[in-house]
Amino acid sequence: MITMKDIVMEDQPVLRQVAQEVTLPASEEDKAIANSLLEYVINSQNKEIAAKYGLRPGVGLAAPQINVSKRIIAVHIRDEKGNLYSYALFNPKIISHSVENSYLAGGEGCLSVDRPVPGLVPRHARVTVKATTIEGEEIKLRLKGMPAIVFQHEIDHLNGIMFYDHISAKDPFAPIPNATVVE
Ligand code: K2U
Ligand code: NI
Repeated sequence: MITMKDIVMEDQPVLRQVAQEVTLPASEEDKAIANSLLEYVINSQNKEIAAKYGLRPGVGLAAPQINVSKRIIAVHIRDEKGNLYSYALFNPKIISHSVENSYLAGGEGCLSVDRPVPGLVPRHARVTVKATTIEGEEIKLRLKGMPAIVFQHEIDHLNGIMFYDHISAKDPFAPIPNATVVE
């Protein structure tokens, strides 16, 4: 199982690389990586397991964060209606997005960043993501709210982008145009 010692920190070059597409159908090795990422996120949200293994809670994790430069992500999050979005995905791609923006009220954090970086992180309010599941099914997800933000954060990791790259250097809390807040 993945624990904090397996998660690379922001100074590691892998977090600034563009990760490689996964060859499909996925190999058993790539399926195991995908499953381990999802297992971490689920474990990190279980109070007993997180306490036992010292896991920082997360709602997503990308393969470059465990030093694997492949386009694999995992997300485990409920939206405001309680719908669960639990996925381990290969080659996720944002194929369309809204003109409207959004941002997380308290800003964002990252399991690869062990310091607070205050500021608003502009995101697309709605995104359509295409990806392949571990079972080999190509899916299309239409996302908004927190799931949309989490998917954008994780897909950024596959492109060497950190959340704080989006924060205004001039004024981290400058109002984001055409944006709604996600609590
Ligand atoms: O990719 C990661 O480092 C995992 C992040 C993902 C994330 C952070 C902020 C906004 C969207 C996605 C961790 O989940 S950071 C910890 C966390 C936990 C619950 C809610 C928000 C952030
Ligand atoms: Ni992150």
